[in-house]
Amino acid sequence: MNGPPRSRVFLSLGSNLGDRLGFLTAAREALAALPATAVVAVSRIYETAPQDHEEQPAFLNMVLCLETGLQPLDLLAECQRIENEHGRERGLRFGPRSLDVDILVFQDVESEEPELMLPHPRMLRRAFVLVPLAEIWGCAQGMPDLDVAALAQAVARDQVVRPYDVAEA
Ligand code: PH2
Ligand code: MG
Ligand code: MG
Repeated sequence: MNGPPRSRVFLSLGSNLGDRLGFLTAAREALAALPATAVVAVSRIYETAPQDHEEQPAFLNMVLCLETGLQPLDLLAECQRIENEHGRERGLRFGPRSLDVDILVFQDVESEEPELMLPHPRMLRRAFVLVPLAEIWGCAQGMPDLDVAALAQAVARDQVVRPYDVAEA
C-alpha cells in the first residue's frame, strides 16, 4: 500500500558547547520521532575545526538522511524547536552553539527564500558537511547531481575533520 508521498532530506547536526555527543544523540532521536518521518541513514560523528568564526571550541558534526512527509518549512520549524529544547541560544552568527540542525538538501526542492535556502548555500565549501555527507550520499533521490566524495576530498585538504571515537566522550 502506498502511503502519502515522502521526500528524502539530508540534515547536518553540529554542537560545540556542553555535552556535544549528548546533544547530537538527542537530536537524532528527536528527528526520528517526528511525524511521518524515518531516519534512512546516519554518518559517523566527526570532530571538526571551527569554520567561519575560528575563535571557538571544536565541533562534533554528523549528517543524517531522513524520509519525511513534512513540508520544508514545517521541517525547519521542527529543527528549530529541537535546537531550542537543547539549550540553543541565538547569539553570534557562526558562533558557539549547543545544537545546530541545518537542512542541507530537500528532494526536488530549490529555494532562494532567506528563511530557508535550498540547497544550503554554504555546504559545498564546508568539509564538516561534505565529509560525513559523502558517506551516506548513496541515499540521495531527486538531489543535484554532485560528486560529493570529490568535493569532500578537495575541501578536506585544509579543514580539520577527523572521525570521533565515542569512547573519548
Ligand atoms: N557551524 C557553524 C560555523 N562553523 N564549524 C564547524 N566545524 N562545524 C559547524 O557545525 C559549524 C562551524 C555555523 O552553523
Ligand atoms: Mg549551521
Ligand atoms: Mg543553523
